[in-house]
Amino acid sequence: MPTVDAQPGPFEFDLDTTALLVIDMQRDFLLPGGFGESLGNDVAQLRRTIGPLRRLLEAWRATSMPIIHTREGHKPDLSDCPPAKLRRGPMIGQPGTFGKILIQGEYGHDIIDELQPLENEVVVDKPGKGAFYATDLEEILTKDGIERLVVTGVTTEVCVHTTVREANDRGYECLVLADCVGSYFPEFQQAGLKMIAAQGGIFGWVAESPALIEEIAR
Ligand code: C5J
Repeated sequence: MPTVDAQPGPFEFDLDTTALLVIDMQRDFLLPGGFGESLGNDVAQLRRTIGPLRRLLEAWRATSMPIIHTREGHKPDLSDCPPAKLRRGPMIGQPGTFGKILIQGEYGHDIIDELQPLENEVVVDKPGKGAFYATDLEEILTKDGIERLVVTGVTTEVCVHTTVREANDRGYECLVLADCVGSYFPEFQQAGLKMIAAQGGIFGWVAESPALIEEIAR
């Protein structure tokens, strides 16, 4: 079985039961001048994942393993946005530099140019932080016989963490790639990664993408 050097120990996977999840690499979160930056965040902290993710996607696309991209956002009428989320995120649905913020169909809601999905790759639109909540993700994974997830994207402590926790509770084994996940806050990046691998891998494993790329390119 292919094996990757990881924390808290080796992560074993096989090419038939593993999928790549790319969480919310959207313009609203990553583009300079966009929604994320308008909140006072340093988007460079997220943008450092773009290079590693491009290299990972290139290697992954040479295999038969599925790739699933997600996008956080809402219908234009906000009917899928809980009032509590809107109260603490009143910018959702308001006009921003790249269209209405986090609204499906707007330029800012879509995935950045560098990581645009290919036609055969699934895109899951999600109204929550976790990729399983109110989506078809579990059905898609079950249909494909997926048991392990390599999890990447942004942000580490919010949508990546929520998704890994949801996946862990559903019985998936998750490997999070430290150089392919990003947080606006360096201290959350560090703590978020530590929390996943702590206590014998309470939520999963953590590794660097070159170690995985080497294994899948064999
Ligand atoms: C946030 C996300 N940070 N994709 N969304 O609100 O992590």
